[in-house]
Amino acid sequence: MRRIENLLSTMEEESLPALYISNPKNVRYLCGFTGEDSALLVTQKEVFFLTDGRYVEQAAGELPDLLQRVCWRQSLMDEAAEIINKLGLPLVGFEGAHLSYSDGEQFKSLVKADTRAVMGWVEKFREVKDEEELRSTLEAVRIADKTFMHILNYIRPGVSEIDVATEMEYFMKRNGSEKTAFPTIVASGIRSSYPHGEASPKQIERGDMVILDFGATCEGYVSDITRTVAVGQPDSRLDDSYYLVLEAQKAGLGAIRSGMKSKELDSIIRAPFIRERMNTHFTHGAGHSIGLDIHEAPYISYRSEHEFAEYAIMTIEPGLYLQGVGGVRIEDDVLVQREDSRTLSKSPKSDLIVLPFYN
Ligand SMILES: [Mn+2]
Repeated sequence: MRRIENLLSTMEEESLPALYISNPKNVRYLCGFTGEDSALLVTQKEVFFLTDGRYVEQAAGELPDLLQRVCWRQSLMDEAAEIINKLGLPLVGFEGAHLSYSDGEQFKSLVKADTRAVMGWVEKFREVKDEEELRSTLEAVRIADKTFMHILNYIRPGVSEIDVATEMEYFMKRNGSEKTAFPTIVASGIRSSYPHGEASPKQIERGDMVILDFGATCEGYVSDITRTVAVGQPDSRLDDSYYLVLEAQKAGLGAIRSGMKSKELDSIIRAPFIRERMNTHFTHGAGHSIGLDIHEAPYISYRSEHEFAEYAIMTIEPGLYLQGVGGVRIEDDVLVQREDSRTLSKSPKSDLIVLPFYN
C-alpha cells in the first residue's frame, strides 16, 4: 500500500480528492494486479479496484485486503462514475495521457463532478525502482545476456532473420522470461540501417552486420539490450562505425549519474559522433527508462532538462546508420546511482564479434 500512499500524498498536495487510474501498468504498479481490463478509483478514504467477472478470483488472490473490489456490470467507466456520483465527490482526476479523447469526453459526461486531466503522476514514482523491481529487472537482464551468448552459435549465412528472432524468443522463454519485452529486432545487411527493422524473411549473408535488439520480461519488468555482430568481415565503414558507437556508448555509461540533466548526458553520448562528423547518421534517441513498460519516462534527449533520479534504470543506445550499407547499435541497461552507476547487462562488446562462416 506504500505506493498508493505516495499517490495519496501527491493528490493531497494538489487538492485532488479522487483519481481514476486507467493505465493498466499504473494499476499493476499501484496494487499488484497482473490481469487486464481493470481500473482503480483512488480517494482519500477508500480505494476501489474495478474489474469484470473474468478477473474476480485472480484479484482476490493478488490484491491487498484494504482495497474495495468491485465487479462492474455495464462497463468499467460506468461503474467508476456511479461510485464517484454516489460519494458526491466534487472533483475527480483522470489520466490524460492514457484515456482516448472519446473516453475522456465520456468520462466527463458520466460524472457529476468537475474533472481534471493529470499527467505523469504515477509515472514519476515509477522512475525510481525499489529493491523488488531491481531484482526482477536483473533477472530479465540475465536472461537477455544468456540469450546473446546462445544465439552467437546459431547465426550464419543462410539462416533468416525470422529464424534468429524465433530462436531467441524461444530461448528466452525456456530460460524464465514471461514474454518477450517487445518484438525482437533482427536486422541484417543493408536492413541493419533501419534502426527498428523487425525480423524479416531475409537470409543472413556473408559480410552482413546483424543488429539484435531484444529483451525478456520477469515479474512484468523488462530488459532491453542491443548487440551488433558481423558475419564474416564487414564493410570497413561499418567496422569503423562499430568502434565509434562503442566509444559513445561507453562515454554515456561512464557519465550517467543521479542529478545529471538528460540533455547533458545526450551531449556526452553525441560528442564522438560530432567530432567525426557522423552525428547526422545517429537518427534516434540515445536512451530511455525501462520498467513495466519498454519505453518509460524519462528519455535521454538534447531538449530535456529532466534530472535523472537515483535508482532509475536507463538504457543507453547510440547507433549509426549508413543508408544502403548497414548500421550499428549497442545498448545496455544501467542502474543510475549517485557516484558510479551500475551497468546491469554484461554481454560482450569490447571488440566487434566477427562470426565465422562456412561455405
Ligand atoms: Mn531500447
